[in-house]
Amino acid sequence: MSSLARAIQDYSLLSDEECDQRIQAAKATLGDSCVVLGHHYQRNEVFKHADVSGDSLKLSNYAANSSAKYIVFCGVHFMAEVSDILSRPDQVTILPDLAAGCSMADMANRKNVERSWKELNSVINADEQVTPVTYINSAADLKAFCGEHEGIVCTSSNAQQVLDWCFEKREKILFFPDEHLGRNTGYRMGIPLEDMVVWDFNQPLGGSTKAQIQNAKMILWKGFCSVHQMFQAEQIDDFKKQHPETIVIAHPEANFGVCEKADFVGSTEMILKTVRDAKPNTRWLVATELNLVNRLNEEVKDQGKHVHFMSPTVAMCSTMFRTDPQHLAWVLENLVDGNVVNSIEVNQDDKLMAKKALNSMLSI
Ligand code: CIZ
Ligand code: SF4
Repeated sequence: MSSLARAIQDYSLLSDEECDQRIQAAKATLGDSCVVLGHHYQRNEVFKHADVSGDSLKLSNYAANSSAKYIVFCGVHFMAEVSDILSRPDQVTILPDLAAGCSMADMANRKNVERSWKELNSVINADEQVTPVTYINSAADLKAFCGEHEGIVCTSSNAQQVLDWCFEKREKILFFPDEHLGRNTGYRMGIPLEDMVVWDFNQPLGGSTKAQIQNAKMILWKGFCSVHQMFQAEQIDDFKKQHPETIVIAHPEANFGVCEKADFVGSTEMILKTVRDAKPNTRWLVATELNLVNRLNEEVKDQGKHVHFMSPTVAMCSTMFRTDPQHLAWVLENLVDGNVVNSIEVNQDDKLMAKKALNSMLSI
């Protein structure tokens, strides 16, 4: 029965333990009508309530194939948008805290990308020569931009296959918003660094010369993840002085120097699988978000595996951290009352075109 929605203010003073009980009770009442998704970077107090955990794409696909009407996405805004785009029209995606954004996703927006596209068209024939590729960490209207320009979305798991698909169609790629994922992936595919230019949208022609743009195979948007930029190649050297046997694994959002020194480079799903499948008594230095690394260490320590966080300073994702048990209890108890709060709805035009770009990726 729908009533006046409960206010978040009434939850802010609840202890985590009180929230735990109320979350469990609400989930029991909601049953199969609701699924709680937990991204790998969520903090433990929230992660433990997730029905399923994973990277953004795995979670969205899971939700879309579930019978649940309500998808409560404990992650960040772009993930909830992808969930809304890929789910059925009768499903509703909820983001417990609307302020949970992604600083990297915010580094590119539709206005800047359209302006850059126009500028590229003044030097080359972008419409015929360039495929726009957006990392899944981006707003829905940028995914729509890619859909409108025969472009595509990629994740950190499939970036290489996506770039292969692009180069079969056109000779150049505009990659946004993460410079590092673009460079690390391109380089591993054999594209020399001198064939990649960085596009700084604050500068005329992105800060490159006409000749550099004409010769480039990849144009890399100057964006980065504030968490993964904390990792530095010297941290690997320092750690290995103490523990030379260490195996290094990095997320491709980390910079080129870190990825060059790493033994493995891959997405969160790949990092988890590699360490889980590794031999006992191995030591790992990991360049990705702290919550994932700490949980992985707890999980495998009984096998004699040691999992260390690469940076000597804490590097948590502050926007992932915004989702707390208080917000989760708030959205779930509202659902029990029949009230939907914090639903994420991508507008129909963007949805259609973003879905086109997502489907191109999913069909690879
Ligand atoms: O797609 C995701 O979930 C992100 C942001 C990272 C990854 O590598 O899984
Ligand atoms: Fe965005 Fe980086 Fe946080 Fe991932 S870890 S959500 S890329 S800010």
